[in-house]
Amino acid sequence: MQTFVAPMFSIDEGSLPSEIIGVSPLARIYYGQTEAGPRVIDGVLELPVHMVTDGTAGFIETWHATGNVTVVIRGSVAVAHDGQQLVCAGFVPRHGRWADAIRQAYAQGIALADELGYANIFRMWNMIGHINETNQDGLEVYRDFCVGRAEAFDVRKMIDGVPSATGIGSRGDGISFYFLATRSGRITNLENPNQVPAFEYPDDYGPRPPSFARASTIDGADKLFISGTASILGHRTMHVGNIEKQLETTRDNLQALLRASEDDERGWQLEHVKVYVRHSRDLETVRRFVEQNLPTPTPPVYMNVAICRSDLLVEIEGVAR
Ligand code: 3HB
Repeated sequence: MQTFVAPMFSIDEGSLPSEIIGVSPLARIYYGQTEAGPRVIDGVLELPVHMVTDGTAGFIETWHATGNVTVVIRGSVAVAHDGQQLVCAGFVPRHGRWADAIRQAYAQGIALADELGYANIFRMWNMIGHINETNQDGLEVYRDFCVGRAEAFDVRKMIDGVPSATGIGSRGDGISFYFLATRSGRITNLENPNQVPAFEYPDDYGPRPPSFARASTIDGADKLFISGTASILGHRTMHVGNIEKQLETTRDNLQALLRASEDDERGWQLEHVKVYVRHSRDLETVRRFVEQNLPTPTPPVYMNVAICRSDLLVEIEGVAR
C-alpha cells in the first residue's frame, strides 16, 4: 500500500510549514519571480519557476517525502526519490525552436526515472515562456513544445497512458517542467466525457496533440490529480471573450472529472486548486467565482499568466481527495 502525501502550499518562505513526516521534503517548487534550472539546497531539490508578477507574493509547493531522500542530477534534469515516489525537475532555456530541446530534456528525465525504478509517471507541470507567441518557423511555442514532449513519450511507450498535466504560460523565457512518478501503484487515468481526450485532438491544434490525460489516480494514494481544466467542450473553446461563462464551463468540467471515476461511491472533494488567469482585470471576478463555486479547505493560489490557447481566459487544476 502506498502512502502519498499531498502537496502543501505556503504563501512565502517565511511561513513554510514544518515538515509533516519528519524527513526532508522530496522537492520544493518555488513559484516566484525567477526561473532557473533545478538546484539542490541543503540536500533538497528545488525548482524556481517564474509564475508571479513583480510585487506579488509567491508560494512554495512542497512535495513531502515518506523516507530518506536521494537526489541525482543529470544534464538539464534532476530527480529526488525516497523509495516510493520521485520528483523530476528540468529547465530548458529559450530556443528559436523548442521541440528537440524539450524531447531531449524530457527523455533524460524519463530515462533517469526508469533507471531508478520509478516507471509510473502520473502528473506533470510545464511552465512555458511566451506560450502563445511563435517560434522562428512561425509555429506557436505551445504547439512546438507539444511536438517535443510527444516525441519523448513515443520513445518510451507510456505504460499507463499519458499522465495528467498542466501546460501553462509563465512569466519567464524558458520552459520549466517537473513530474511525479511512483515505484509501484497502478495509475488510472480519467477522461472527461464532455471533452475529446487531448491526445486525440485533431491536427487543427498543432502537428502533435497535447500528450496528457484529464486526471489520474494511483492505487492506495487516495488522491485524484486533475489536470489544468478550461472552457473546452469536445475540442472547441467555448465562450470566447466571456470570463463569467468560461468560469462556468470550467467548473462544470472540473465537476465532471470529480464524478468520472468508476468508483462513483467515492465522492471526490477538491482539496487544493491552482488558478491561472490570463488578464489581471479578471482576477477579482475569478476569485469571487472560485470562492463561491469551488470551495477547498486550503486557500487557492492565483497566477496571472497566459494559457495554452490564446482564446482561453482561465484555467484551473486541482488535487481532490
Ligand atoms: C498540457 O499540454 O500539458 C496541458 C495544457 C493545458 C491543460 C492541461 C495540460 O492547457
